[in-house]
Amino acid sequence: SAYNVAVVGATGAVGHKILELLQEKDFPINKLKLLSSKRSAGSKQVFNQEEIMVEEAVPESFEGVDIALFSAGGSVSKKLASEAVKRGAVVIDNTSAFRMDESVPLVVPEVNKEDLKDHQGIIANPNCSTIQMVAALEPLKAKFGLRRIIVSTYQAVSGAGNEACDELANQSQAYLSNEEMKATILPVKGDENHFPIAFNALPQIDLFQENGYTFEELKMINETKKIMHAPDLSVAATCVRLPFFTSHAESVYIEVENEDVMVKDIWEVLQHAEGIVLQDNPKEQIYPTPLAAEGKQDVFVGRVRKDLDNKHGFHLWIVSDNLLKGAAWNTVQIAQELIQNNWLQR
Ligand code: 11C
Repeated sequence: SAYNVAVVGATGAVGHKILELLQEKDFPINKLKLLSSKRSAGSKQVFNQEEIMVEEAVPESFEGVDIALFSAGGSVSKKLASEAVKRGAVVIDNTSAFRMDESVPLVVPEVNKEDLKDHQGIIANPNCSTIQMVAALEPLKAKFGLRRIIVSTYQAVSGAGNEACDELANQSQAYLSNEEMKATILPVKGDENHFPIAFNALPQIDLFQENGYTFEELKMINETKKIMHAPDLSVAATCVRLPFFTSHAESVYIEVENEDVMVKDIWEVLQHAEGIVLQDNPKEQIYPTPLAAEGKQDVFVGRVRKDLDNKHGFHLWIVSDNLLKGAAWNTVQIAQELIQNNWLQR
């Protein structure tokens, strides 16, 4: 059978990727609705060679919709997700609006797809930097046990949307022409000060919270524990924005429970893990990079090393396209799982 699908935020960076994937994967669509905020409504998008008008998302838009994929920002989700559910749709939400709600499954299919069974209409797609990390670490946790994660991220500007990408491009041109760089968006639109991202590194992604961590860092910490069903796992994160457009990279230190684990054991597990590509050969300079990961659905892992002091410790380098596995692809995968397992109905 085929489904009536709505894409909310169809004109945004993630919305575009969702539309590309729905086409590429031949998703069983009966009718496709493209929705957006009032500001972006009225434009047209091409889907399967057909032009579709983007309409303003209002509660009535969801009449007859089976699956609604939201990526238009937290406030739109908070306002409209429950309206969609009320009208019978299952919502897969890409924002942070519902991720930590106990009644909302937070899902990376390779890690915890079974959690989808318990959905009550809304399913949350995790934060991009969280998704790629847990996808790579879950198989290691399953095999060796996992007690600690310390992660530092190197995140692409597309995580902050299309406007942030324009800002990086404009600042780069200005810098190379000896002109002043204008910063109005990064590190985060909603904060008071803005700094250039071009030729720079910004140790702030999203707003600072009371405890000195940024919201992005807390998302990585809290979402990881929820997805992995590991409330006692020790997780620390430092999130940094760097001047490239696509793919997040992460330097990850882990401590496994077992003592006698070797690098080759980690390789062995990752080589057979779903959605993971091991690229690790220092002798031939083989390791993942953001540019090489762009446009790919997999999570790439390299630079696996045993810690020189801690028998439980390992260092890894994890890279993935933040708009694909980090957002659009994980969302479409969730939709596919719901259909394949007959989990759409509540
Ligand atoms: C970034 N990780 O790179 C953010 C973007 O909670 O879905 C994703 C925000 C989210 O800026």
